[in-house]
Amino acid sequence: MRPNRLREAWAKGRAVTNCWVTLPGSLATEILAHQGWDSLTIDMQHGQADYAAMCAMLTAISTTDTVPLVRIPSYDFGDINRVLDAGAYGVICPNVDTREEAERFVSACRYAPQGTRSVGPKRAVLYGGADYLSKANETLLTIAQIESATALANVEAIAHVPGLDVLFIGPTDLGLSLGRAAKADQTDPVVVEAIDRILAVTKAAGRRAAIYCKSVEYSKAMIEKGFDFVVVISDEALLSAGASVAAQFG
Ligand code: 3PY
Ligand code: MG
Repeated sequence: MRPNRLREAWAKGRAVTNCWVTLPGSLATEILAHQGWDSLTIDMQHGQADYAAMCAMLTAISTTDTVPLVRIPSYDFGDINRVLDAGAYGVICPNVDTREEAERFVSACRYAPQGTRSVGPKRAVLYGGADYLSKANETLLTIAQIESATALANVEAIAHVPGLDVLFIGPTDLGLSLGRAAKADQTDPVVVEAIDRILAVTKAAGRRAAIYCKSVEYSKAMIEKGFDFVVVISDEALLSAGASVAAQFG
């Protein structure tokens, strides 16, 4: 099976980058995939892609070595199966608040005996290779979002769920849930303390730690702090930043 290059980078001690893709369209995704990111995430929670668009976007990403990840809208056994069947190499599940929620998420991503994923990896076999079925469990990434006060209270239990690879901080929802500003690149001491605690618990449990950022500077600081995976910026932010500079030159 095609290896998961994120796992390979981590095994060598290197943190990885991600660009967040919210705009549907295979050409824009293909352009992004050719820029040298370690991974791209197609966001089905707050992005605009439907399933057909997502499949075309996964095909566009596979013209490169960039690792394709998908964030599902919410926990749903069928959605998880469908994005993995389409060739996602990792699933991001939003709003994982308890150990039980983390367990059912991991189970849906793994074939028996580790889990309950159903067999039908149509495009996944074309992308991953003929031995997909026997290697998928050890190759694909399970990524749970920690983004509420409840998840923060339960983070120790969540981090120890067998088969959970990555705890991924959503700073916007986490900030709001803690009664602070809903934003990325948090500097609010209350949210920073929560971020530091999630990072420490994740690393102590032997899991990978991820965080959503919106700038290169903050992403670099998070890697220095010990994060293994940083979302650096989104397609929308890149488009508006570039377009506003070009439109206002006069
Ligand atoms: C958040 O910041 O809440 C996220 O989910 C990042 O996408
Ligand atoms: Mg969120």
